[in-house]
Parts: sequence; C-alpha cells; structure tokens
Amino acid sequence: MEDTEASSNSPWPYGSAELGKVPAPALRSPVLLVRPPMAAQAYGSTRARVMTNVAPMAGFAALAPPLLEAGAEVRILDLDLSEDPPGALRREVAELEPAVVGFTTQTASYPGAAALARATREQIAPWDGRVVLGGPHASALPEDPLHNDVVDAVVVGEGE
Ligand code: B12
Repeated sequence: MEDTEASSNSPWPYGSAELGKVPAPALRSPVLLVRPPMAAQAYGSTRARVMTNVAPMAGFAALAPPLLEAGAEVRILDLDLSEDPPGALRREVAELEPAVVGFTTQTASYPGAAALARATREQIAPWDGRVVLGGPHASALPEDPLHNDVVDAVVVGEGE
C-alpha cells in the first residue's frame, strides 16, 4: 500500500514506507515462557485436594515457533504442574539465565503472576534480563502492571 497520510493521523511515528527501515530489535535468548499457577491460588486457603484441568497452552504453542525460527532457545514452564511454583521458577531461572522471561496472564492468575514477575525481575537484573507480560489480562489492562513496576514490557494481543 502506498504510504501517504499514515503518519499524520496515526500515533505510530512511522508510515508504512518507513516500517521496513526500522531496525528490528536484536533477538535476546534464551527465552523462558511461564504459565503462572492458577489452581493453587484459587484453592489455596481450603483443604481441597487440588484437581485441575491443566492442558498444554495453545498460546505458547503459537509463540514458540517464531522464536525458534529466529534462533532463540525457548523453554516453557507450566507452574500449574508444580507443587512449589516460586521455587520451581527460581531454580529454572537460575539454571537457564534467560534474557527474557514471558508470563502469560489471566485475571484470576494475575496477583500471583505479578508477585512472581517482580521476584524474577530482581533475579535476572544481574545479567540485564527483561520480564514481559502477555495474555488476556495483560491485553485488557496493559497499564496496570507497567504502573505497578512489575515488568519491563506488556504485549497486547497476539504475541507472535
Ligand atoms: C481455549 C480456552 C480455554 C481452554 C484452554 C485449553 C488450552 N489447552 O489452552 C480451557 C477450556 C481449559 C480454558 C479454561 C479456562 N479459561 Co479459557 N479460554 C479459552 C479461549 C476460548 C481461547 C484461548 C486460546 O487458546 N487462544 C488461542 C491462543 C493461541 O491465544 P492466547 O492463549 O490468547 O495467546 C496469545 C496472546 O494472548 C498472546 N500471549 C499469551 N500469553 C502470552 C505471554 C507473553 C509473554 C506474550 C508476549 C504474549 C502472550 O500471544 C498468544 C499467541 O498469539 C479464551 C477466549 C479467547 N477467545 O481468547 C478463553 C479465556 C482465555 N478463558 C478464560 C477463563 C476465565 C478460563 C478459566 C479460568 C475458566 C474457569 N473458571 O475455569 C479456565 C482457566 C484454566 C487455566 N488453568 O488456564 C478467560 C480469561 C479472562 C481473563 N480476564 O483473564 C477467556 C479470555 C474467556 C473470556 N472471554 O472470559 N480456557
């Protein structure tokens, strides 16, 4: 499409003609994709033995291939499968030393995700790692986590 007035009424500073000239940011790797725990948070204060419908996440299945194709090492950590989510995350981060840790969020998992993201951000600061948030909650309320200084970036909508 011809780039004419795109830049005049768009908040994006580049018209479509300039888009190809914007250098892509350098790919940072490894990337750790984390699903924060939902079940433990929901049932945590009860005596219920937690049974949950954990199924592989389609969102990460969509995010991983373009990262792999771009040459990144990618790992997925599903904390709904862990008995000790904060410990499991801390150990995985210590072992992998990821350049980017991405958390997916639903509203119900957000309080726990925010706490884990904050702790991870401190843990990866020594090697200048970044924490990114995506998923339905982050897409609905992108300003919230940024204002609370939880993460470095929020991705709205499809992450790939
Ligand atoms: C399929 C589905 C399910 C399936 C999941 C199957 C599976 N294996 O993944 C089942 C039936 C299990 C399910 C259960 C629940 N679901 Co559901 N589900 C959906 C549905 C219909 C589609 C999700 C999907 O797979 N999309 C396709 C993938 C490719 O997209 P995606 O996951 O959104 O991921 C993309 C982006 O969000 C983004 N992204 C996601 N994470 C990240 C992370 C990073 C770092 C980045 C950069 C980007 C990024 O990039 C991804 C690729 O494009 C959505 C509605 C919808 N239309 O989105 C509701 C939806 C996600 N579910 C919802 C809810 C509430 C639930 C339950 C809590 C319901 C309940 N009370 O039990 C449970 C939670 C279970 C759990 N532990 O997660 C809500 C969440 C609302 C909210 N505010 O958070 C939604 C949005 C429906 C709605 N409108 O209310 N669900």
